[in-house]
Amino acid sequence: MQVGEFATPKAIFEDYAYFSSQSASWLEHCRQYSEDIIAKFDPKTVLEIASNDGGLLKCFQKAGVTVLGVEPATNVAEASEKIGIPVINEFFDTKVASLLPKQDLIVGNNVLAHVPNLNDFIAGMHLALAPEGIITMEFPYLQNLLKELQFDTIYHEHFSYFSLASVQTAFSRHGLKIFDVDVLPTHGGSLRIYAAHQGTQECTDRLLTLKLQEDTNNLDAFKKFADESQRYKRVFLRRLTDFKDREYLKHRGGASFNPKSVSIVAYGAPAKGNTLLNYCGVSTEFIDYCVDTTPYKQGRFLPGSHIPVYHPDMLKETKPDLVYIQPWNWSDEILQKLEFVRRWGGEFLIRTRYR
Ligand code: JHZ
Repeated sequence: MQVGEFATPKAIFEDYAYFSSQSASWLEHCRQYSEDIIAKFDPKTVLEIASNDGGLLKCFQKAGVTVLGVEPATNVAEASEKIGIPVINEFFDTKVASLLPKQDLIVGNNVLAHVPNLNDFIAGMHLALAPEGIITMEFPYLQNLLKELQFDTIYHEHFSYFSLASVQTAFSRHGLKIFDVDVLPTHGGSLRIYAAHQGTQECTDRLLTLKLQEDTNNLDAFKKFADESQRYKRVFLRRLTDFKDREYLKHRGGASFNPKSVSIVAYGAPAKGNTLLNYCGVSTEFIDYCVDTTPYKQGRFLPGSHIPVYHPDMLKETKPDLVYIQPWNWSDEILQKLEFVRRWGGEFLIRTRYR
């Protein structure tokens, strides 16, 4: 499943707003992964493609592994250099790969979907991988996208949405074999694939089982997905409208009525949140403002909806009635952080599938 190149990667990554270390759960995921992969394959060198602000490579560096990042977004690459992670500030491709020493481990988390020229990218990994080296890549799983109605994760940054079958085909064209897979809860359900040069590894049973269970080559599932996405819009708008109108209808005509008296605000400014708000046509008539811990996002506006983004301290100052949590993938971590909202009777709204 692919979409066309509506925005060039150069335009997308010139000045990138996503700093992956903002989530404690993601950092924990990275720590756990580095421990597991070191125990299993004992790499001496690791290359991370799209190393972002360096959170994952830091874990390897602490364990004494030689690390190198490739990251096209200059502002994000600088953040990683500040914590001592060496970075090549480029898009990864065969040209960059041909200049690198061969790597024991190549990692790419949430990058494969962002690559328009997939063939050159995978050929580059083949070039940079040591003869007995391992590649692991994580990406949101198409099966979950369909099952959990994650239409909001479809946006211009993501050119491809992978099933296990499609990623296997793409890798095998370049002499790489996917031999194992983990199913992960991150980003609404992801796959972590393990690949190596053809002929060096045997496929695991869990890979073969998952492949048999996959049901993404089914047009009806996509048609149902489209219908349900439309229903989602209706239900979401109804929920916001009911909440906002509750007090309005109670006080209509009253001299002291303040139309802002029922305030809804958004917590978190994830990329996918903008797909959802823009698709549903939601702007400041519903949501007064948004807060996000990423300093880079504060003081700006959400694209399209023009909702202002502030520091999370704003919540305590304005005591909103409803906090709409946009990054549903981190809702457990965020709900724990926002326990204080309940003190003034504030409620939460989290995106669900709305069956
Ligand atoms: P988050 C990202 O999408 C970016 P996004 C990318 N395009 C991709 O492919 C997918 O991941 C897979 C903030 N936050 O992680 C930080 C808080 O403020 O869901 C982020 O701005 N407080 C590469 O952007 C946003 O929320 C918190 O406590 O949809 C989360 O964005 C936490 C946990 C997060 O990814």
